[in-house]
Amino acid sequence: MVLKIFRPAQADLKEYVPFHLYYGYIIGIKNEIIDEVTMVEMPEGHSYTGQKQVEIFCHGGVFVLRRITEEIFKYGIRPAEPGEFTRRAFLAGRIDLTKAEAVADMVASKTEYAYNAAKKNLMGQFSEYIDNLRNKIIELLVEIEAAIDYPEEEIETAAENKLIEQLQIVIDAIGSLTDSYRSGKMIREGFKIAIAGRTNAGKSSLFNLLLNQNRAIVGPIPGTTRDYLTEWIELKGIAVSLTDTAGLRGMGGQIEKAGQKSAKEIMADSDLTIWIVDITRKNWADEIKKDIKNLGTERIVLLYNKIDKFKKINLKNIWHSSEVLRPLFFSCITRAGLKDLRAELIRQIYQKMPDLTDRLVVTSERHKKKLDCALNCLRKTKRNMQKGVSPELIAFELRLAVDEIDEVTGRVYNEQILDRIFSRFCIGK
Ligand SMILES: Nc1nc2c(ncn2[C@@H]2O[C@H](COP(=O)(O)OP(=O)(O)OP(=O)(O)O)[C@@H](O)[C@H]2O)c(=O)[nH]1
Ligand SMILES: [Mg+2]
Repeated sequence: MVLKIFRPAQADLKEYVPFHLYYGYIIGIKNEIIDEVTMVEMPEGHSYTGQKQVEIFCHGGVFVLRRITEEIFKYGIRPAEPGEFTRRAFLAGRIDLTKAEAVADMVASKTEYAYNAAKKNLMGQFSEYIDNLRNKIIELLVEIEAAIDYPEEEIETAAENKLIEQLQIVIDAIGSLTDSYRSGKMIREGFKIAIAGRTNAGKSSLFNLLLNQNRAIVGPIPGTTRDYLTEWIELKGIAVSLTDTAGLRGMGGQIEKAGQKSAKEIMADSDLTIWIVDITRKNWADEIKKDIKNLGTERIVLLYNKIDKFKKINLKNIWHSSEVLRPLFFSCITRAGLKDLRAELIRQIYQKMPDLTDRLVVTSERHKKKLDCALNCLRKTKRNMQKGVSPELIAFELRLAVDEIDEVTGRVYNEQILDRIFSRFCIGK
């Protein structure tokens, strides 16, 4: 087909050599030149999809692209579905399912952190690890099936204990993988930070400052923010969703009350809250004591705002007024304390985020569900082994665990699973 629409610039060219880049033209059905392009052919078994493939590099304009595709479609060719290239690569056995999913994660990654997690999966570290665990289960299965085949040779207690020990190693390994999902979720969804505090404390001012743009309305009247606002920022390679909430305990009307309710919900749903206090208020020290009691000290960064209104000497007294949490002194006007705040946020984020350098992290809900099921089967197997249940039943449970694991890597799959996975791909991948 490519010969019909591609005319090489070298007129006496006899045949195309795979992986050679040819310079030439895309030719329309009336023999007219549509664009000047380069083209490369990849033979079967040596392309992304594993099938024979041709790639054309044309000029990037929207109209040019449309003209070329129009011409190609005249030969009965259709555009690829989202993820179809990767789906074909999977079906041809070139990559397993975790790698295919990593392609989508790689494309979707917005930060270095997400990119690194996807890269690990793409490079096969995840599937290698899973395969390794699978082999360990198969080894157990072989021993247990031997006991089924030769019932006269009973497994001795010592050997049985060894089997249970091996099983426990696999259980621990899968357990720590599924435990990593919560942190994996942080990688996907980003780290959530809420900015909360009493009305007029400077929440929206801080929000704008961290965002580096005037996104939220700032005003001297308490209750300026009536509804929450969320934006994304990046802090040292990590995607952070930042939410400006309506001030708590204001004297406003219904709308503000509705906003107040959600401020608490947002805080509960966040990984961290910046609690901002206006220290120019008369009763702020009493208020903060009460507020902290309600909030708890977990997951809170305490910010004493508006220090520009004070002379330095006063700060010392202020320092001692909060014994529970060490506050950061801040000013949205002079930006004093901004560097310290960023450093503190990064410190807390890294404390809560998993270290990816030497750990595998489950980032996909699908993987987590399958691994959970496998874990259940394995735990049941262990209990059954301890109870001395028949080897047939033990083998049955172990095989179920293997099936679940095989669905992670895609040794076992069905069309529905593939549809769901590849529908989130973009076109052309
Ligand atoms: N002097 C001084 N004023 C500030 C500082 N931060 C904020 N303000 C002022 O305090 C007032 C309230 O600021 P906002 O950022 O709207 O406060 P908020 O907490 O979002 O208020 P609500 O949305 O009404 O709950 C505005 O007039 C700001 O200009 C600061 O560090 N120093
Ligand atoms: Mg506000």
